[in-house]
Amino acid sequence: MSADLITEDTMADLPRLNRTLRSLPAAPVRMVHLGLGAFHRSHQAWYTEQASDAGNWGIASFTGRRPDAALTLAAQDGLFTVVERADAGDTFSVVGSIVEAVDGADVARLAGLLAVSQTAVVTLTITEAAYLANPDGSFNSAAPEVVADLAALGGAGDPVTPLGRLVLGLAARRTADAGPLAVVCCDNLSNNGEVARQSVVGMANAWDPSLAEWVSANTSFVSTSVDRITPRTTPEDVAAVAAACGYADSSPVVAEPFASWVLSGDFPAGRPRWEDGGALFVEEIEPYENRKLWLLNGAHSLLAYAGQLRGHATVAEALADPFCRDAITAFWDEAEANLPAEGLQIPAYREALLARFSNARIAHHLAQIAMDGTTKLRMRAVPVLRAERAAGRSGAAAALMIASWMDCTVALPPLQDPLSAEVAAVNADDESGRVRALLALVDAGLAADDAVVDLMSSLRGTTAVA
Ligand code: CS2
Repeated sequence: MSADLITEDTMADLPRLNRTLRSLPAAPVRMVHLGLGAFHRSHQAWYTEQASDAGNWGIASFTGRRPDAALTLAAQDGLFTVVERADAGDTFSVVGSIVEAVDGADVARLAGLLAVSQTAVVTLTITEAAYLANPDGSFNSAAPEVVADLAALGGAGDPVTPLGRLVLGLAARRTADAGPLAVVCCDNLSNNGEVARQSVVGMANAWDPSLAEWVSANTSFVSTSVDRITPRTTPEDVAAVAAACGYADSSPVVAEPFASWVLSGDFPAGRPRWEDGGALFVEEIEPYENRKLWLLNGAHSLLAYAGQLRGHATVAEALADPFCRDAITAFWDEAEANLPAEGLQIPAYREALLARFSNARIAHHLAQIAMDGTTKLRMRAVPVLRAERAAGRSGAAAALMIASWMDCTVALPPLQDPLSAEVAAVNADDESGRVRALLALVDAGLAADDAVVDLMSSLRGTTAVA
């Protein structure tokens, strides 16, 4: 049936996707995930489905702030369709590795699962900002969310941050003497295993120092570089799945065909054979991490800010604009000069990125990428800008990413950001010192450097179409 013919009525006549329909048994829970969203489903859940031992590795996946995704997924026994969207067309496959979809507020279930030794792995996609890290990567124990969660952990209610909930679960594991496990950070942060370690141990320490000791001794924080472009699912995607597959799936996920997962660290209680789906286990992750964070995510942020200022809505649209494409090429040249030449195949990686970004069938919205700029720019622009300046060069292309963000904070409706109040205060009060004050929210060291502030000021306003 054509997707145009799918209406609410025809959808109601279709069988609902579930385990009985697909004769798919549920694997026992051995993994817990925090951050049940589209990317988790197209990436970690998809990789787990590809493992030859998938039958032993069920995932209990918890939502963040809202229960909605858990409710819709639970109604179809955790099953969902992955739509791999290539230029040439769509392919559809059902993923069954999520065996429990749980409201994140159900901390009793989280604690119950972490308290059994067969739970071996916790994966995290909680967003960069949720690690509540200071710019140097250390844990910000003074953040208001932390203070509120500490009161909750002390007996005033349930914690609400992912860190607070995880720490509560780890305390239950210690009490049950259920042994060591691995925490696998799947957020786009440099050195993400170490950031996760500092934040989880920091949160535990602020509550109960003896728990922090237990966590340090019993938790392996695995660093990973994750990659798969996964835009938000639209009603048209739901109709396309119904038309092509003949069942009703309220929660399909659309992703590009490409996927990559590089991991480094120990799994003391075991893990699925993710290598069967192409995951790579390495000793030294930093070069892979920097390649992905700078070349892919850096280009994304540059497109998100410069592209929106120039009136574009999606990555593919922005990339078709020669101004944006030149800006990306210049930024990639700066990034590449600071990556090891050996082993990373940068020219091929850049070529592949251009092809991935220009997949016009994936409507990847710039507004989605533009969120949380102060945190993202620290990983994506600042290291390249610093490295270029240390090498005696200007870093103008990396600086343009930050300058475009500054322009967006004035030209666009307020962007979601952990520092949105500070951004608004700067824009209201500080006309003359605006560039320095906004830069200080991204990186205090750079903001103290007059030459960088001058460079940034000279780039402001150069992106927008005249
Ligand atoms: C994007 C990433 O939203 C963003 O900030 O840059 O989510 C990006 O699509 C993924 O990292 C791709 O793997």
